[in-house]
Amino acid sequence: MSFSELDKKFMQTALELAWQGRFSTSPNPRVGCVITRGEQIVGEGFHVQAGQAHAEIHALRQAGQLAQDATTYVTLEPCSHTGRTGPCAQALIDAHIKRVVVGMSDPNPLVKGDGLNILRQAGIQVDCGLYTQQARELNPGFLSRVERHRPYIRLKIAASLDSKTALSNGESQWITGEAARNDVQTLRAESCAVLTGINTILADNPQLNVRRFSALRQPLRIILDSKLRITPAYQVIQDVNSPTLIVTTVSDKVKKTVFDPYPHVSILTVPANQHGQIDLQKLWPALAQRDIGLILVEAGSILNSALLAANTVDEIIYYQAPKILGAAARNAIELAENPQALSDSEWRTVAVEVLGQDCRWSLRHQQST
Ligand code: AOF
Ligand code: ZN
Repeated sequence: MSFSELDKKFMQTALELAWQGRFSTSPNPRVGCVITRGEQIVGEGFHVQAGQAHAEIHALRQAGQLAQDATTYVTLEPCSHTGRTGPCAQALIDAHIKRVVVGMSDPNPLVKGDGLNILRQAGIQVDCGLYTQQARELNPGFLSRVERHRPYIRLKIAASLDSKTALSNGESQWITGEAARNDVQTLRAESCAVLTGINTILADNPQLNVRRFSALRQPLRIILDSKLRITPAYQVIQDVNSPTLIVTTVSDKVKKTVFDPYPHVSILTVPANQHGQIDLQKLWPALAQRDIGLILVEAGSILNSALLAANTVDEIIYYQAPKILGAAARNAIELAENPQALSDSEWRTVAVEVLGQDCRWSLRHQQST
């Protein structure tokens, strides 16, 4: 299938529209839609929040009668199911759309090609596959949970020039500057969940929420706490404005009753591995089943290293500050020597950016989608 320059331009607009849902659609995908007649856009829309209208519906409402015989550009296959909202494929048919150009088919088992088939059966010309890679890039979390049955793991590290994340006394707050810290807030805001380990909770008592700009939703806070050491005194329990999920291997129900007065806190019990730690291979599918797609990990070197060793990190966002903390300070990552890495790195650079005095380096794992 070859696409015209006009097709490309309108799909580009649909991709940009989809990105406007960057902070709010989770756990649903970001989707953008444009309806055109000739060279004119007559309707635009993007998905804002789960439970609310899909992108196509917003665009159809704006187009009104002008949707008749028009072309629709949509970044994801129109849905064919009745979920929280009605099937968009039928809405496009009812509006007498003539042609539908689609970025990528929807891997959601409830849709999976049915949307395209319904449209074709109604006599609509359907051209799927324009800017598929860009359409996929919109939704790493959604695609990972649906296609791989596990979340997409993005690891954030804020370190010094010598790759230290804290002084030996644990002090870590001021390694990177204001711009990098603001950027972390946007990373949190676009994630389904922010994940950390119990050691970080006990040492820093973080809030793990979005607070530097107003967000339509707060990400879920996930605390890996194999021995259930957390108590209600910590901020992730006291602050009722974001949900918290404690993951533990402890099955003792009585011990968990201290969290009963906190309805925003839930507990997930996962089997232990042979070292008595949370079995990550069991955890990921359990999280995907709870519709958790994009996870931002903000943790210390033990958890960072465990995740890297288990080959489960898809992306690293590495903020590096021009400071040298010295040998006694804490490392960002501590793994056994790997001579293989000299000739064959598992990581490739996606982008490098300067944020104030710091550097933001984003890397993708070779196995990542
Ligand atoms: C969206 N936004 O613009 C499109 C989606 O629970 P529902 O009814 O909102 O359905 C969500 C599913 O619908 C989603 O997982 C995806 O497969 C499909 N398309 N979803 O949230 C949209 N077009
Ligand atoms: Zn839909």
